[in-house]
Formats: sequence, structure tokens, C-alpha cells
Amino acid sequence: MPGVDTLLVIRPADDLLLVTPHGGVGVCRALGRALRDAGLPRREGAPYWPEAAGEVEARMLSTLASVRGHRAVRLLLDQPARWASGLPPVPQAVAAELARLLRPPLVVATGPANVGKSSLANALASRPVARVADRPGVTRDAVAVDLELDGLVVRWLDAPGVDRAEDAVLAQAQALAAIAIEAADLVLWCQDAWDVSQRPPDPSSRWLRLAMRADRGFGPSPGVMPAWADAMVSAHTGLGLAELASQIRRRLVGDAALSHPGAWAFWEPTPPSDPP
Ligand SMILES: Nc1nc2c(ncn2[C@@H]2O[C@H](COP(=O)(O)OP(=O)(O)O)[C@@H](O)[C@H]2O)c(=O)[nH]1
Ligand SMILES: [Mg+2]
Repeated sequence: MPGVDTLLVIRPADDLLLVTPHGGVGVCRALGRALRDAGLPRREGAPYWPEAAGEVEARMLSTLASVRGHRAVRLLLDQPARWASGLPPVPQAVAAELARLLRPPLVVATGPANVGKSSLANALASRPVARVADRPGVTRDAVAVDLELDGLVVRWLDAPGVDRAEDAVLAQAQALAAIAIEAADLVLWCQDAWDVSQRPPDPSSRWLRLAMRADRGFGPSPGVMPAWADAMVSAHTGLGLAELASQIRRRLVGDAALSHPGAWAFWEPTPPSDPP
């Protein structure tokens, strides 16, 4: 296409041409029309990945094009060899966990206002994604961002504080956040490390309790994690951020699932299951 696009044409078989333009939808449509007019219709059922050694590899290449996160990529690359060597499929529960490598699981950060929830999202994203202020009620509509945590991409939702809403708009935002919390794969309860006035949720596989702003010191032994917490972080100093990322990843896709040697039918829909 002179002046519009440069494209690559590959002929992997006598009766098959692969045409790979760089352009957008308009270029592809124009190309489709031109090929049809030239008497070269698109062959129905033509393989999308004719260079693949087999069906699993073709599916793998196709899935690889849309996934993010190095853990997904590594595991997918290994699957054709596993199926070829006749390894038994991974159990259903493992497949359900591994499915989270392909579709970002939902992680919601909630808790009282003004404890550093938005700052935590910004620190993990390494860029400003949510507004930060030294007063409650600043985060209203939950802010969503995709974050890669320890090689797993999650959909992170920074929710407004759960304190009593001082206006109807915040109350509405809180009601929406409550729906997201119900749907979440993992909920992060965020509370100041030194705050003893709150009652953190009971331990649960779906909740992770974070002691926030831990750089400020707290209690009789600064730097020691409060008994109620599962993790201790500071968005300002970076304390505990790498450990938090790894803890979140392990809660969502456990080490046992990642290192399971079985063959993974990553193309099959998996029913949702409880987190590990
Ligand atoms: N010392 C300290 N202050 C923090 C930290 N994270 C946030 N803050 C401050 O706490 C206040 C509230 O932060 P914000 O992220 O808006 O809290 P949110 O309301 O829970 O989202 C702001 O003044 C932040 O600068 C932290 O890790 N350490
Ligand atoms: Mg906020």
C-alpha cells in the first residue's frame, strides 16, 4: 500500500498467504476488499498460526498475544511441550487458580479514609493514578488501575474510605465500592499501623489486613507488625511493598499451582472457585 503502510507477506504453504499489515482497522478492511476483488477470498478455517507445530502451540501463540505478566508468559510457553510429552492435566482447582494469570483478578483496597490507600496504589504503580490528600473523602468514585505484582497482573480498585459519608455523593460511591468488594478476588483492609480504634476483619482467605503508614512508628515497639495485620507497608518509604506484592500474588495464584508439573488446558473456560 504505497504511502500508507508497509506489510509483510509470508507464504507458509502453497495454498496459503499470510498478510501482516501494521495499520489499523481501516487498512485491514481496505486490504480485505482489495484481496477479495483480486479473487483471493479469505479461506474459512485457515489456521491463524500456520507456523505452530500443533494445536496446543497455535492456541498458546494466540493466548500469548493478549496476556501480560511474566508468570503467565513463562507458563504458557511451557505448555506445548507438556502436552506433547503426555503429562496428566492439572487438577481443576489448579486450573482455576492459573486462570487468574490470563484475566486480571480484582483486588479492592478499602478501610478508613486518610490512611494512605491512594498513596499505596500510586507507589505500586510507580506513577500517580489516584489523588492523595491529607483529609478524608478525597477518593470518591473508585479508581481502577492494572498493576503487575510479582509477575501477576491484577485489576486494582482504590475505593473511598468506609467512614460515615458526610454527603450523598460519597454515600453512593461507598455503595458502589461495596459491590466491588463483594465481587473481589481479594480485599485489602487498610488501617493505620498504630490505630487501635478500628476492628479489623477476622482472618480470611479473601481478606489481607494491612498496617499502613508504618514509617511513622507505632505502639511500644516501632517497626514490629501489629498482631492484627498480615502485612505492614509504607507508601512513602517503600517499606514492605515488595513483600506485599508477593503476598498478594501468592494469595491469588499460589506457589503450588505455579509449580504444578501437569499440563494446563489454558484455552478451556474454568468455573470460578474460591481463592486458595
Ligand atoms: N508518613 C506517611 N504518610 C503517608 C503514607 N501514605 C500516605 N501518607 C499521607 O497520608 C495522607 C492520606 O493519604 P491518602 O493516600 O490520600 O489516603 P487515603 O484517603 O486512604 O487514600 C496524605 O497526606 C499522604 O501524604 C505513608 O506511607 N507514610
Ligand atoms: Mg484515597
